[in-house]
Order: sequence, then structure tokens, then C-alpha cells
Amino acid sequence: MRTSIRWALVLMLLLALTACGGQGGEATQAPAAEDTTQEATAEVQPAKEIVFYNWSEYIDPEVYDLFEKETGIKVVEDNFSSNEELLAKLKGGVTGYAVIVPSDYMVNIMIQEGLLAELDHDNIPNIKNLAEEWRNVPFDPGNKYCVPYQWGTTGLGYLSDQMDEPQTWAVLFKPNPDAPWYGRATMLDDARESFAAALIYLGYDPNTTDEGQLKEARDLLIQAKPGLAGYDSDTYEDLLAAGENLLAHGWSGDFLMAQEDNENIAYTIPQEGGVIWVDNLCIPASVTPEEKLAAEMFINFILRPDIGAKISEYNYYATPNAAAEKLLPEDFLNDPTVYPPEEVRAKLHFLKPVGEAEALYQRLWDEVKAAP
Ligand code: SPD
Repeated sequence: MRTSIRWALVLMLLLALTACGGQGGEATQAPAAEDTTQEATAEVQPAKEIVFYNWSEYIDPEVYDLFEKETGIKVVEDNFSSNEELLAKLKGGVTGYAVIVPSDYMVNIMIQEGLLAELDHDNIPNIKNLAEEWRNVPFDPGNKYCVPYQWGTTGLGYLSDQMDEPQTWAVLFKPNPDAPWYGRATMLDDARESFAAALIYLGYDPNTTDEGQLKEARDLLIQAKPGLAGYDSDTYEDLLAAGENLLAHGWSGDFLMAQEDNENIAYTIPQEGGVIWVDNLCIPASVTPEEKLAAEMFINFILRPDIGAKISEYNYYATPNAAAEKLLPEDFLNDPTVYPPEEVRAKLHFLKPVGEAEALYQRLWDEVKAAP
């Protein structure tokens, strides 16, 4: 390559980097073309459109517009309601999803099943923005396959103008026909989450593989059914906001988001404890090279400090991105629903893979769902 052309390219690259310097993150661009060798013709170009398979209401849709404006890549969103639904889709051989959002224990399962692609960290320089504690998570050391997206807790949301703060999971597991929330309460439509609530109430490990303990939890979940309006992981917070239900088992940020519609919504972790989790951005092994590059560019964009902060301000979940956290307002950082205080954190459990017992959880959950 002639020297003058080389310098022109260097200058253009510098200008592009300067243009995005104000964001505090690395440029979200396809990696610059190497010198004009024969391999350059075979270089992968990012897909023009990718599908993001996500939990519902979990990202500010404006992020898609900003990403498209910057890269020309369109992101289309599809939703799932539980980790098991996501796993079944991938195991069933579905293709076309470029970025998925499994929780901690499910990342572990998916790695073991060979369902995830390894990330090319060269395409995700903003990974450096992650807080140290999220760089080496036990389910994916060194972020080889995934990048933590948001974290939160599972507890009880309730209408504080219609009932006192629930102190114990007994509000669900000892149904009382005289309680105002009887028949106006929901539990998550999620085997591991609902079993975790029952196991924690019983004083057992929420990751137990003991069949006797699991059957006890199944019986407790069945016992709770008459007091429930149903199992729901997608609209429970809206039903609370609308005053249709008074009590719901669900995820912290969803209740905070619903507070925008009903200021009486409150959230608590019962005295027996609850679940803490982190959801992660990962790429299925089935992607094409073009989708993979576009997916990595999208993940890199999400890891930009301003975008990370924007997402947390939208969905009210805590960010694992230290640089993004610096941009969040004080009242957000001091909100105990987002960042539980130490004494509450001590009562929270991460769900872990349970190996062969996974099938037992699913079978017992089917029995719960089928019971009257
Ligand atoms: N509306 C977004 C909810 C995200 C919940 N993910 C948590 C899964 C924990 N098992």
C-alpha cells in the first residue's frame, strides 16, 4: 500500500475514534480492514439484521435506534419467559437468534451442552468496563462465553395501600381465604424460581437434589394453589399496578418499573430469604460468522457506560458495568430494592445447575401445574 494512502487510513481511523471518545467507550464498529492482502476479500462483514432473544421489558428500545444509527445494524427483539423455555428452543435446534440472555445457572448448563459460541474479546473491548466481581463469575470464568447484563433479586411485590408488608413466604404457602390477597396473588411461571421459594420457606437449600425435599416443596406449591390467581412471569407487575392483584412473586426491577404506574407498589425479601441472579449476554453456537460479528458489536455497544446506565434507568436492575454505574443517580444507587443491604444479601441464594435432578424439578413442576 502506498504510504500516502496508509496515512490517510490512519487519519480516518483516528477521526472515527475521536468522534466516539466522548462516550467513554470503545468504538462499536466492525474491526478495521487489514492491509490489502488476499484474505481481506474473505473478511467477515457484520449481518445487517440480528435477533435479540430477551426477557420482556428488559431493554430501553431506544438502544436499538442508537445502535442502528451508529452501525447500520438493525436489532429485532423476541421474548422468552423462563430459562427453561430458552434452553428448550436452543436444544430444539432453532436458529436465527444472535444474542440470548440466560441467567447464571443456565449459562453453566448451556456451556456443558455445547450451545454457546466463545466470544471474541477483540470485538468487545468495552468488556473492560465490567466491575471486577463480574469478570470472573464461577459459571463462566474470564467471560469466555458471556458478558453479565443485569442483576437483581426475586422476592414479593405487593400493594402497600392494601396490605401490610409480607414478612414471610407463608403469605403464599399458607393460603388464608380471609386474607385480602387470597385469589389475588401470582407466582412466577418458572420451575426453578417457584421451587426455590418453597424450598427456602421450608428451610432447605434451593439447589437441593434430595427427592424427599423436592416432593415436600411440590406439595407446598400445590397447597398454595387455591390462593393464587395463576402463574405468570410476564404481566404480574402490570396486574399489580392495575390493582387486579395485590401480591406477586417476581423480579425486583419489574416491580420498580411498575411503580411508574402505581406508586403503592412495594417490594420485599421475606425473612426466610430469596434468590439473587445475574442475566448474561451470550451468543448461540449456531450463529453464522456474520451474525456473530454483529452480535459482538451489539454486546460491545451495550457495555458502553452511557448505554449501560440508560438500560438500568429503564429497567431498574443493577448494572455489572462499573463505568455505567458511575453515571447513575445517587437515589438509584441507594435504592435497597436495586442494591439490597448486607443483611438482606446474606439471605439471598444463587440458583445453580442441579445436574440430573433438573429433570426431576421439571417433572414435579408439571405435577404442580396439573394439580387442581
Ligand atoms: N423483565 C425482565 C426480567 C428478567 C428476569 N430475569 C431473571 C431470571 C432469574 N431466574
